[in-house]
Amino acid sequence: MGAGHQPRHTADYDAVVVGAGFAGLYQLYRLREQGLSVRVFEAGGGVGGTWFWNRYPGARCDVESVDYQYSFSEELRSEWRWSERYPRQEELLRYLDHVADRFGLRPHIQLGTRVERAVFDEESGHWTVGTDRGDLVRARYCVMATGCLSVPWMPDLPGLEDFAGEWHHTGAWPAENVDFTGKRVAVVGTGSSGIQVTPVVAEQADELFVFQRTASFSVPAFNLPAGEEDAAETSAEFHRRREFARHSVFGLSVPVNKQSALAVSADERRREYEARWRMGGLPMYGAFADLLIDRAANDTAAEFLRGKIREKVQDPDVAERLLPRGYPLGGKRICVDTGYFEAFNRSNVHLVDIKDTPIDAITPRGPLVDGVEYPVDVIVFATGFDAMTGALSQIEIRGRHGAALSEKWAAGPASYLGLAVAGFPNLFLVTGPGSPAVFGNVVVSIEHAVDWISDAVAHLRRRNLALMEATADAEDAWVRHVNEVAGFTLLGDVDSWYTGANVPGKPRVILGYAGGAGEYRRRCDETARQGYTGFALSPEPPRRIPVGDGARLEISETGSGTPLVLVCGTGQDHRMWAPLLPALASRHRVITYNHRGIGGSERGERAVTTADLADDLADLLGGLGAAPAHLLGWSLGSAVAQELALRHPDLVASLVLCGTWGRTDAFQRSLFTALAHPWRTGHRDRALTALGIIYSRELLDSEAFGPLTAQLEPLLPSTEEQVATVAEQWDADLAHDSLDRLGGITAPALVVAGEQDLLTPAYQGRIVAETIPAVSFELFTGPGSSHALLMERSEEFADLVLKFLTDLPPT
Ligand code: N01
Repeated sequence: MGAGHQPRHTADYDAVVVGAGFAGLYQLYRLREQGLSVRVFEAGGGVGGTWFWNRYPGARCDVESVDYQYSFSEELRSEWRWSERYPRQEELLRYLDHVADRFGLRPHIQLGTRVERAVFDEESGHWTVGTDRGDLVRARYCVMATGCLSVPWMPDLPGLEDFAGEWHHTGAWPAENVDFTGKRVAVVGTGSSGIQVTPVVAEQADELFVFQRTASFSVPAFNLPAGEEDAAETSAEFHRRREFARHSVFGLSVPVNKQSALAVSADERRREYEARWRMGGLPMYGAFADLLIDRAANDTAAEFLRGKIREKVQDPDVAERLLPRGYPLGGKRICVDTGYFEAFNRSNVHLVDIKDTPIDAITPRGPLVDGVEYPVDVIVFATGFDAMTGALSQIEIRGRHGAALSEKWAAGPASYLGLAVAGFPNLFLVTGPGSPAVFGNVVVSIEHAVDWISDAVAHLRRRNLALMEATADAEDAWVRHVNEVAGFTLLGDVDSWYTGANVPGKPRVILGYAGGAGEYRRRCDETARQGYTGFALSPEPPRRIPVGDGARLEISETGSGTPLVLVCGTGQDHRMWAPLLPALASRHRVITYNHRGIGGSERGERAVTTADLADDLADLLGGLGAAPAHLLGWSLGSAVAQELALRHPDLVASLVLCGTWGRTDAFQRSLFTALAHPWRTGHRDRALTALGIIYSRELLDSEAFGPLTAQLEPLLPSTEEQVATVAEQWDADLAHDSLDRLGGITAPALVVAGEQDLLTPAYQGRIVAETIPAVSFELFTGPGSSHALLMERSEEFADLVLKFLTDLPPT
């Protein structure tokens, strides 16, 4: 926290969004549209993200304005007029300011506020976000819209602090005008930023020294004022371009040539390169299909661009030093310039090649290279960014068990689809590492990521799910896939910000997904369509309410509507209900009740009985204002539910009893007592009995079940003969007595019978059919235990329960 600020819990929101650039603004818009309360924190003094910070002279987008805008609002698109083919920084900033105003976003954005911490609280399932202004807010979802290129990278140059002139980084340019007139200026770095700033400074400065470590490939923008024709760009044309871009390799609206550069003649190759050159800018990527895959193909394009530099630069020595060599075209993002190479034809512009002799230090007068001092008044550092992970690593992000994202990512970032990270539930990354945004038009990628995240949030809310978390397996598979794909391309081996190689000490891994924007979109959308495969979706974590001296109750409440209380079995807890919760909570306020240690744990001097638990539950329901409630009990939970119905009939609206077989004293109510239960006979159409031998071998072998196993064992038939005997015993036992008392009961029953159960499915079906023929029942059978089976067929089971509850006659 910043000095002098005391952290305070200021508010709760549904979502916190970090960053108010293209990504953050759209994310805010989408979540607000869905009715969520949202707080956006933005470190800058205005909205705009990268276009707020990169105000250096000459800053301009390398994607055409028509494509570098939002597509979500037709009104916005049609009312905004771009003045040039490639938008300048000022125009983009005006556009984003307009978006913030037009859609009423500003009240939800807190400017000048840097997020310092985001910590996931496992108890509540919420994120707590702390800022340098002392805010401490809680939110269900935390969306990092922190940008791929938002943390400027500064080389560690000794002496800079004593430099007598002024210096600026292009990525954190001051709002006030920096005047170069009559000054001696150094530009350090010749990537996209250096290439844009150089020609503009060259026109103003007395002398300009360009310090080049690696020469760049650059294609001219051929920028033009937007003519009437462009202004009249039709809606149909815009949407055609955008739709094409969405499914393209680079997110651009220009097609990629499907041929190999090596499959055509030299003349044809040259014609294609010339045509792409005349298009200007990034379409050069798509001149041939294999430029980023095959080094020999790539060399043909690289040589073409080197030829263009030779043509433009008059001094052959300077031209030679400006030729990019030693890495493939596109291995670093192709630059888009306006008069960069031509600037070196001016007498006031000097190229300082520092490839073999780096800048040793900055003296008070200027850069010192190989013993030569270059006295300057201003130094412009165009040295790039700590890309993709920089902004996230500046925030202390902690997920489950307090684990830090920075530690998890110490050897390189791992994400699922560049959107989520295992161990960090409900944390979403807009165009995070592992996404393709940086290889094309980032706006197309941002819109896709924000739409995907917003749809995921809507899915969770619709189904009353609280948490969404990438699984470790899905994440591992995605990381492997990202690396495999990069291995097929020429991108993975280049020293650039694509691989983290520009920042000393940063793990060297490919940071973006090189499989193409279209393919990426297909994979993400498929995941969503299939119910978010690779993600664990879970309900609200329980609120824990300690009760008594040793017993402990846990409650999880989700949804709304008539309360439905789920009472689990011995040795189980609220987690057993996870598969059923989404459906049940769509229509009911669901409360799960965990009695721990029935027959085992002690309360005071005596053992806990079902009656104790029923009374506890009664108190609890009263306290929660949750009565009368429907009760669904599983195994011993059904005994508790029955007990509650007996002792506190007013609190119970209906009963669903699962797995109530059992004839030992420990199980105080058998199937038949359940069916014949006085409460039920009084309310015969208000009880659904789901029968089931839920005591699988696996469960019996578990520790929790230990003491009961011995009692149960003699009663458990394993051969046909034993089954027959038990069936007879049932007949001869209390079954008929109970059944006699049932009268013409017609409420449905559900038999859940797993093949691993101690009574076979066939037996269970038979006993129900033979002993209670009046009851219509459904038989769930399948491999595994009945418990596993029920969970597998949770949707059917939940539907059955919901139907039963819906069909209940009014009280
Ligand atoms: O950064 P860069 P950038 N001494 O990393 C050099 C986007 N962008 O800000 O290559 C001397 O590309 C470094 O040298 P080397 C776009 O996606 C878009 O220019 O490491 N030099 C390199 O020349 C782009 O790709 C636009 O040997 C040092 C330069 O600094 C991305 O941002 C405009 C050095 C850094 O180049 C990054 O571009 C601007 C040192 N110690 C940016 N350290 C548009 O057109 C680094 N360098 C939309």
